[in-house]
Amino acid sequence: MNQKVLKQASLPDALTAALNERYDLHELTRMSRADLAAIAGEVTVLVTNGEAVVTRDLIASLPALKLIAVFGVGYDGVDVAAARDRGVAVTHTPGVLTDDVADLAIGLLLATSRNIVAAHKFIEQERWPDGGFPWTRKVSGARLGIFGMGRIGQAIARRAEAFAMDIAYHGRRPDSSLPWRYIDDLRALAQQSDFLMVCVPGGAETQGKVNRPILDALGPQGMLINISRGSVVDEDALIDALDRGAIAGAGLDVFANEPHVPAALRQRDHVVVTPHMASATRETRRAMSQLVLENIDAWFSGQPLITPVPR
Ligand code: NAP
Ligand code: 8YV
Repeated sequence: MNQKVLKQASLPDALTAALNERYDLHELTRMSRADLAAIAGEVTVLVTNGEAVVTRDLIASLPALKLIAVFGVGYDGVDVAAARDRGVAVTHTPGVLTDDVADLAIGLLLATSRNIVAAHKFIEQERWPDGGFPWTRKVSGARLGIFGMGRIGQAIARRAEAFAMDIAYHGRRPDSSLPWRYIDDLRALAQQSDFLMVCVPGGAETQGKVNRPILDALGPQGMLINISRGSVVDEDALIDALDRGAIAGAGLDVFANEPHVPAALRQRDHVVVTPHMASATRETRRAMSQLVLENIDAWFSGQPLITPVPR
């Protein structure tokens, strides 16, 4: 009960309450340097989320730290190498959010291609009596390129099959167990896609991978959907590609500098933006919270962690 747990980032209220009930919970954002220094030697667990950054310095400042529990599947914000160097385990919440993220990805794909947000505004602004809404882009039967065919990529592909889409993917390696076509070059995938869906993790390896050449390869009829991390897309190159008409539109749940979204992405008919909400349904947030608690409880009771990050 008096185990000290440090909460570093925003978490659902119910998860914070449950942590408070079970442990001696401290909130980093409400602490002074002196407050932190006073408990640092006793903090064994750090709880964070998918957007937050856990640096080597923060890890070093917590000498008793044994576990970093991430509320989210993406852990690109955590310096995992620093954690390993110190023998600190890292857990995340894979699987429980896959369906929601895939659902939103398809929602963004449809909203972008069929221009649903602009169509809504068209009615709102009472423009319909002056003439019909411009024609949009057909989804069924179109070519979908998925960059990162993991849990979420596969869930999107399964949904896209119901739209009779022609599905191909790119990643570090082909997965022979999957029925979809592998393309060993991202640029070639973009060239052969009407919609390019970004599903890879963030981090140094994927930083800016969707850049000007990839967007140019996607082409003036192509649309980009990003539900992974803002860091994967070179946002300036994206804005430039939209300005040049080098691509037709984008559906974005994630951004380079959240929660700030450049005006150039906010004020366009062919760009649909959502505030990093792909996993934010009540049901999934409860499941993610439960998994965070189970991982922390497992650690405190000496049981194997439920969902450690891959080694
Ligand atoms: P996952 O199952 O690990 O899938 C990631 C896929 O990307 C795998 O197929 C992996 O294949 C591939 N990959 C990894 N590193 C790569 C690289 N450097 N180059 C090319 N491909 C690479 O993860 P997931 O559960 O599908 O989640 C994917 C990401 O979605 C998360 O990491 C997170 O950033 C994001 N996400 C966003 C939201 C949101 O709210 N918008 C919610 C949840 C997740 P190999 O390892 O075989 O290469
Ligand atoms: C969450 C996410 O919005 O799982 C991830 O990687 O980005 C999202 O599910 C995030 O972790 C909550 O902060």
